[in-house]
Amino acid sequence: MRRWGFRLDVDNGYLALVRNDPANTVASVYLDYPQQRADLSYGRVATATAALLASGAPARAFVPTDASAEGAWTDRTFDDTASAAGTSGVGFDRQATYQGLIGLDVESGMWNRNPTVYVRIPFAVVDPADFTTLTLRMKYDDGFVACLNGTEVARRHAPDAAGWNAAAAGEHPDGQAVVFENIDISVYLSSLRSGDNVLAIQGLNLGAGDDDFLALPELVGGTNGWLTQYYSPPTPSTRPSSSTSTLRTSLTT
Ligand SMILES: [Ca+2]
Ligand SMILES: [Ca+2]
Repeated sequence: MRRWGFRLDVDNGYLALVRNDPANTVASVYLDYPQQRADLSYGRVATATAALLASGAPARAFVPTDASAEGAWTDRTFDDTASAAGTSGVGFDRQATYQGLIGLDVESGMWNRNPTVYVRIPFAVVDPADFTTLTLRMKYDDGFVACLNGTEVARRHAPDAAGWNAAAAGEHPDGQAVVFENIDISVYLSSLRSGDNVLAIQGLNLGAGDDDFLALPELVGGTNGWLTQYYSPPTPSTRPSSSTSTLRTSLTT
């Protein structure tokens, strides 16, 4: 790779990269690039991300008392208006560990009653075609089955047949439960739709008598658009030539 150094006006200006062809095709253009800053580079990145569903989103939850909702409760159009309402995360903790993460407390329905809770979180998407990747981020204790508009997209510590009163098949230790696990669910991008969507989570505690539970999901979409931004640290991280030193000097004055 070859590198060149040149001077820029530190305040702003016009910069174009031109291909070495007969027509001098403009390969990339920075029209009115912003003020340049010391020890930061500036340019385009090929991917960007958008939060489709963030922590603290409005959520509904109910603890099933029989099998009557099985097969239906994950559907986007399921009527959940009678369910408890709050914000994510959904959970309970008879100690203090998860208290700061819980916006919808389900202790009264789960503890010593049922290790399963049904959680539904709506979110909106303008155009699913904007996204090329989809990531589910989960903080959870102890397991879950996640469905996007009725299609299962991920599960952790779930038994093969997770019925209405299922428990987690293993423990997710508290120290790991409070750290987001990133799960690539890009193969389910086709389950996203324009407009209203629902992420449905069957939360699974280790047992009905276990004293803590947590389900805190986020969804992040990756785009194939171009994002122009500052970079820190700048690249290349070492100065390949004296001309680059000149550029950096010009940017700090
Ligand atoms: Ca625990
Ligand atoms: Ca637990």
